[in-house]
Amino acid sequence: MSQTQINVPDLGGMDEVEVIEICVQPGDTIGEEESLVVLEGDKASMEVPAPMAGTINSLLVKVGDMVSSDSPLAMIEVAGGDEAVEAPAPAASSEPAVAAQAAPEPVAPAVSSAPQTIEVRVPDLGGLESIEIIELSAAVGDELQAEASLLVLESDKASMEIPVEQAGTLLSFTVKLGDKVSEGDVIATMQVVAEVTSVPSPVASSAPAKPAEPKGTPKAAKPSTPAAASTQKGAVHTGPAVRKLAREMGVDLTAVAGSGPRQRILKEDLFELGKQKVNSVSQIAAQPLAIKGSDEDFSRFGEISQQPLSRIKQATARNMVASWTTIPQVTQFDEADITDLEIYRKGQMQEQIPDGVKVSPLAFILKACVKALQKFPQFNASLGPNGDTLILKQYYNLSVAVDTPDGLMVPVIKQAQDKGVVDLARESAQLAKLARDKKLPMDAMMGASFTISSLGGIGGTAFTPIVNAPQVAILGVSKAAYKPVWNGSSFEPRLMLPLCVSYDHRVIDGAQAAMFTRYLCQLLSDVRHLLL
Ligand code: CAO
Repeated sequence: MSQTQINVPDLGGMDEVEVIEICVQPGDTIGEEESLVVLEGDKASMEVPAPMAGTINSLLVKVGDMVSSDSPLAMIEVAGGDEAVEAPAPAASSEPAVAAQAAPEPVAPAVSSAPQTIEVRVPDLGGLESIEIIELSAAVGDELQAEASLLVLESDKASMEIPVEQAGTLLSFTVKLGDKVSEGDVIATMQVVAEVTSVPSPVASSAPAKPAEPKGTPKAAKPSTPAAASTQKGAVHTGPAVRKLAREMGVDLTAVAGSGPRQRILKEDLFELGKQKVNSVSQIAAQPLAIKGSDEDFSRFGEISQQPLSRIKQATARNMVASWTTIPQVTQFDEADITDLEIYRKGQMQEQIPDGVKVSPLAFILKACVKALQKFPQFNASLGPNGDTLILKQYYNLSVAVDTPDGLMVPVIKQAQDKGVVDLARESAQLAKLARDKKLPMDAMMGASFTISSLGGIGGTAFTPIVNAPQVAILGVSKAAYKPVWNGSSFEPRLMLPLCVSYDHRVIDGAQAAMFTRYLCQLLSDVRHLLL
């Protein structure tokens, strides 16, 4: 075993960059090319991979440190490395005959400091093929930031933006409006700025030996650095672009299982999550149906006709089957007295509503849900992967089921806790319009933590909505109607709004569900609760 110091590679002209993520911790055994740290400068972020396999001895940086080319990053113990590196300088140790190893010359990754032309390809479209380009969002010559939108694709049921992964200059489009593209197709070329691409194998160095730890030092006695604290198990292991995407999608990264090396979360993991979790996303239409229809010949009994199910309906069917068959669910019913709320909404409130915004009872219901979810956090949660933890979400992303000619779409109002009743009304109407116009971007349907399905504009007295996995509860709203309500001495006509809360009984008990629904009713019965 030998100990080697790993340094920051040549940064290709960048002076100082920030350590924004540490991907390993002391004691980790890592493979060659596995990420050690992520550095971020003004123009780019880059991962620094390990130049060799070994065991991390100690970290010499922490998150937030500024480093430059050749700054020390970590000490690594390399198996069988005695031959590969120079004889060690004596370590500052009282132990006799310690076989401490000198660090080799810092191993610099091959960095392309000169501008480089790359092809931009269509990412994974979740199985969809031959999707039409409906918009070119950038022009040749544009300087694009990483994640900037390059073009927009639209299938017959959904539209999605295709962003660029790296910052750079757009050199050309290799496609035009109206072209149809599939995963892997080249759509543009770009000139990008320097990026770390590979690390050469470590070489023995004749550079002056640096002091190293004595071999055999117990792990606990090894020098610890503050960085060790920033890499505890459970910390999210991913890069900045993925973090940004997760923020935009409203995805809680702590709940995502990474499929990259050392469970690193990749963009693909987020897209996969989106595909799995979003109701009625047509991106999963290529998967086989999870339901089987009947093979009976109904024409024996009379005339029949057939019509294809839209992709949205097929996707909804799959999601419904998955939710219905995996979640033991129960529905709690209650009624909110919204007499006063409706008097306020139709009267006094009208003066305060900006032109063009229509405030239906739904906006108040959204507001009430945020408050109820804050009081009952287990309703704004998901079961962890093994079913032994509950992931409580600190954001309130409310999805609203929208009935469209092609089927059910479920756009998400993100961070609803920061929005007032009028904002909620405006946004839900905008999202419903986008859904009906087939203009909803993919990320507008992702990241929901709770769902509302309102049939109040249509009618009915109650229904049992299906929990939208991996959420654990959903609110169904039926049509408010005047009913005689006993006030202690007589019956009074009161406008009663039927509420139905379906919940995952693995997570939520019946008593909690009754309390949650009752609380919602209380909030809606006094409009002051919702305007504060
Ligand atoms: N009780 C009584 N009246 C109600 C009401 C309720 N619970 N909810 C809405 N209304 C009224 C509205 O005030 C509006 O009245 P006016 O036209 O007189 O102003 C009318 O009903 C129509 O409302 P709306 O449906 O246009 O607007 P909304 O904000 O209530 O709902 C949306 C928006 C997108 C939820 C709705 O249009 C929709 O698509 N609902 C269907 C959802 C669905 O399909 N769910 C089933 C999923 S499970 O299969």
